[in-house]
Amino acid sequence: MADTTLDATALGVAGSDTSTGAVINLSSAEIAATTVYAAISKYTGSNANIASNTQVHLYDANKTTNSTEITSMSAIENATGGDGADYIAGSGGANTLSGAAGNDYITAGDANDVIIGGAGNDTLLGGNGSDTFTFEATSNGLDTIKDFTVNTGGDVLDLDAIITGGVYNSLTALAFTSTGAVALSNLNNKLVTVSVSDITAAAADVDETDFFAASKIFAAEGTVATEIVVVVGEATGTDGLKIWQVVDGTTANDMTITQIGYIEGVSLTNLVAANFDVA
Ligand SMILES: [Ca+2]
Ligand SMILES: [Ca+2]
Ligand SMILES: [Ca+2]
Ligand SMILES: [Ca+2]
Repeated sequence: MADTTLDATALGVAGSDTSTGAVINLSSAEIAATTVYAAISKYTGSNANIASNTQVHLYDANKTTNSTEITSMSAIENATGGDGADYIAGSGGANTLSGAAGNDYITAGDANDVIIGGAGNDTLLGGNGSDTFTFEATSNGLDTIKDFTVNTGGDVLDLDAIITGGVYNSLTALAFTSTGAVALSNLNNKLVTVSVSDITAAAADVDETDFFAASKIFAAEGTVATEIVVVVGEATGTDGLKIWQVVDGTTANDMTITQIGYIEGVSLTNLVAANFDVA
């Protein structure tokens, strides 16, 4: 939980720090400096709010003498942040917004937007429209999507960089308690969903011991290169989905399992193939 209280004791300290990020505000509304701090724990120069269609630099420390360094923008649809933690707000039109490295906050607004968190643990909001959230093949970090819309016409998780083999079992979820030991060759390059009773329990955290063995849901790791995306969630409810990337190489004991996404507020119910770009 971020500290949303600005550090008033530092106000008036002389000096100008090096910028460590930016706010890119393509929206029609002013963004409060406190909103940015609450999202990514960065300060604007002089704690100034960020007007519509401007970019300002961000700082780690709160000093009123930091330049606000305002850059005006117009007719911008797409934006890419820098290596630091950036706050990027899209316009009412269709935007392609990339956070690049750093733990970024991206809120895309109305229309059908493309949101690319990039490296780092990003917080992403598509807003209205059918938005596409694009994951990286490697070093994606763990991105949180706060407003994912399920069903046809909803949002899309673009996992093309990782898998292109479609969805397994027509999106019918396997149960965590299943002892079917599905062969990895049947899953390779596919997205597979797993149902758990409680997404916050340890059973929802994919690991090799609980998920990959002769007596488990999936067969033990093998010696054929395999890449899978596992979506774990509850059958109903609003506790969210965890997205895991599983990579198994050609040698023994080389399986890696990494959580790359957390989708707030949804369950496995009403997920449809159109919610995934995996083909
Ligand atoms: Ca960034
Ligand atoms: Ca937009
Ligand atoms: Ca949108
Ligand atoms: Ca990321």
